[in-house]
Amino acid sequence: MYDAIKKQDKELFAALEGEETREREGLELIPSENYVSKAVREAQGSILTNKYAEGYPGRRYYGGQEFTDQAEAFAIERVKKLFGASFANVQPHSGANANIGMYFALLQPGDTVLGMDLSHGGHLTHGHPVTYITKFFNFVRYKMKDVETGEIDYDDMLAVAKAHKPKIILAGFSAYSRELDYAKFVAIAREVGAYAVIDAAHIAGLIAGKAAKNPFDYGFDIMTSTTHKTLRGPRGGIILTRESEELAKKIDKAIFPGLQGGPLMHVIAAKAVAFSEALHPSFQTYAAQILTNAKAMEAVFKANNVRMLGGGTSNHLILADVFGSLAIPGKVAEKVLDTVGITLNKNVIADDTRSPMDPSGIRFGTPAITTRGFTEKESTRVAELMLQALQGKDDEVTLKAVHQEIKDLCAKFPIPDTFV
Ligand code: DSN
Repeated sequence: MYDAIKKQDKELFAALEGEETREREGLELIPSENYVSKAVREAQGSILTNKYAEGYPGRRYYGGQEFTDQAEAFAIERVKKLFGASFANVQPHSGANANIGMYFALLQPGDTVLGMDLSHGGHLTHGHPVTYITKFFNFVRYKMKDVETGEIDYDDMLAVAKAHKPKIILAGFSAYSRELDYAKFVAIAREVGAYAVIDAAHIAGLIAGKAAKNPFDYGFDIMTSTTHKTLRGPRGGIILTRESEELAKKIDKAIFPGLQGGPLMHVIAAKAVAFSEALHPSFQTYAAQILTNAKAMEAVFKANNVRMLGGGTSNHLILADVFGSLAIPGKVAEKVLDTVGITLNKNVIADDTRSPMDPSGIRFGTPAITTRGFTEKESTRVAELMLQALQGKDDEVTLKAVHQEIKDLCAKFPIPDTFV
């Protein structure tokens, strides 16, 4: 691996080797991360990185597009089939770009978006004041009605929608562990004349693997997503349109030339590979196991009286209030677990009494360990080891024993190269 880099760039080679070891010997519990196949990595490291291909298949600005057109067409056709979409744009460089492109396609400056409150699980690109999109558009919020069950306050959502007349009702999240009532989102959007859009970045793999409901079946107009989380593809974004060609055309224009220049053709090729993997029946087994594993971890936290936001999980992730339950701030928990080979992230929880940089919670999930082949048995053990490490955070012997068991588990479940 990395033969050419090894010869010509020793510093970078050492960093890549270090990351290989880190991923091999540690457990990845960040719920937005995953391990891609060797085929995805080959496509992403392919010759297509050499080519400029502004435009879309069959309508490019430069010549020499015979093979780029093929690669992009494969990605488009496969992702449409995967999600039941009529149109797909596979060029967004990231999930953030997918969302920004979607806003510029659907909105005029000053228009309003109704999205999930950021401290209740929404994402930065759903209108955090630090992002530049808030200079163009107005963002209003819905929240959970009950943080112990995770139920969204749909009555308040309707009231806010009626009061602010948003052009987009935005579903989706990066730190929320329950299913959304898609029919209610669409009904509210229709009532106020808004588009129903879902940012499915976190759960796209669950939808593709038929382990979660497909928002398009409930009438959502548009779905944005990343391709690298549960979907297990290369780092990047997509925008799917359920049926309106007019909307799809606006989205294409907004992404190129509106927001981006030349598409990353090597990444688009890697997306095509990942989509074909997700179309394989084995991906459905994978998606179902992600949920089973998350439930196994939930059971351990529940049995140990650790408070989980939303009362637990119905998807791939868990938000645990480690400060409220164990008197350990999220930042400290993240660090302790890091020392025993478990990577996850500190996370703000709803109505957090602490600051965003030093919050009460941790967020973790099962997409990557499930790719590794973990079943509920190993997931249960990982949750137990997490609690052992946290409760014994000042005891070197405990931490050492936990770290050794994590290393042994990793050795027993090497990261696979192929999934189909
Ligand atoms: N950073 C991603 C996540 O971890 O959820 C969202 O962009």
